[in-house]
Amino acid sequence: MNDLEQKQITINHKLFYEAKKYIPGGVNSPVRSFNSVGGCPIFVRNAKGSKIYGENGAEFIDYCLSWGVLIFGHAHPEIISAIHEVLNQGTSFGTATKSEIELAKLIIEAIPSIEQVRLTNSGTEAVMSAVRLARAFTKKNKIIKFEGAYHGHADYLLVKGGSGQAVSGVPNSPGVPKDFSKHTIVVPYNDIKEVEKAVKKYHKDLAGIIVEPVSANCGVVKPLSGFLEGLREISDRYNLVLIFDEVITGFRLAYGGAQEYFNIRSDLTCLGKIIGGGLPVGAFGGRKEIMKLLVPEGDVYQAGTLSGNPLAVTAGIVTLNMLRKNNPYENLKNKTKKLCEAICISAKNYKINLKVSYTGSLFSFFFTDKEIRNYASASLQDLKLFKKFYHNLLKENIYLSPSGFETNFLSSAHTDEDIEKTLRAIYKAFKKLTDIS
Ligand code: KE4
Repeated sequence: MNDLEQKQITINHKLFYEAKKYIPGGVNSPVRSFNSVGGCPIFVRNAKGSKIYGENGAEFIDYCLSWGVLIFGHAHPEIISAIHEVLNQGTSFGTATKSEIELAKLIIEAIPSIEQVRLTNSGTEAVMSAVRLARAFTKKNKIIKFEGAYHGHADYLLVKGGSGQAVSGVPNSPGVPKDFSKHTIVVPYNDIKEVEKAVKKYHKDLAGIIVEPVSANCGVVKPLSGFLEGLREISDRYNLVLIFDEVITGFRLAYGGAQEYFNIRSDLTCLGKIIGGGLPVGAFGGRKEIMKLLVPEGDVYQAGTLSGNPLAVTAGIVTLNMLRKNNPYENLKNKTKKLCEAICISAKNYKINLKVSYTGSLFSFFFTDKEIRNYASASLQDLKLFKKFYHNLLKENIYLSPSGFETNFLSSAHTDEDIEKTLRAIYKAFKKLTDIS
């Protein structure tokens, strides 16, 4: 290990030790803690394009991109200068602003199933609000979610969740009373028969179904053909509210998100990440007849001090305008395909059981030879091998999302040189794995 690496480790350990004195687990969100991969998290000082820089300046090619937020990479000049411009006009007014209309219109134009939209500060708030609306609209209580799906940390959705919950191995979070989660019905993703059975059993008190159109919180698990169409058909047949949680897929898979990508419409859609351009924004929207139940028009309560914050909204507007103008999706898809196919070939050459699951510019690694179709199969992956692979790559200054139950992302800032460097690092990482085994 060279001095720089040694110094990087020392600084991170020192900061992590310090952080843990004041912040539970030393982090403000558990998935950053490296619990899943072991070792000490990287404390990032700054970032630019496809790179993040540690406290001592060590450079990493970043495929976590703030968990999928940064589709144009870090600190994109157009976004930064737009924020600078509005900064001097004030940071938050707690009033209506013109820019909120602009962002709402951009979202509605991009996703036809959204006729009205409301902004929040996070994806969790967006999902919480959408589920509350679905319950009020149908006057029913139960909600179907899928095992391994993560929809933020609202009490009744922390049931067999993915993301950090999958890592914790605690399927149902302590602190959530049974009474809160008794209306949450969990079924396996990609199993339309199980959905049909659950709907038949509970439909008398079933408000709707919430689904990540691509299940991206247990690694990337794609919908089997016909699965999403099946959810749409069952929802129509039983008058359920179909909620697409597009916090990850929204503006990621296509400008119109998963609904454009798979040509399926949901009744409500939850958004986050990309639509804030790197600042905190969530959103939920859908059919006007449902959205009009929200206060102040209706009486379904939902609110937020900083919802529609002018800085965050500005960053979101610039991001969506750039996406609409530049349409980076084909390029992102091809870059992701090139990277993932080369990794698969190399894994085969090294005789490593590896499934690289990818769609659009999402990709993840499952060290297994099993077909991945839901959380249960994703859980069969060899997490020990993932950990070794992860740290082998980190030593080559490649930063993946630090968990086998998360997704990696490409941005338009990732160059061919980045991809080549990443592939060389992966070949070295594979070699180290086979040298050990
Ligand atoms: P936030 O509340 O973290 O903005 O969004 C919650 C959420 C909702 N729905 C989906 C599909 C999501 O993926 C998320 C959050 N994603 C995680 C990573 N898988 C965010 C990272 C974190 O928790 O720190």
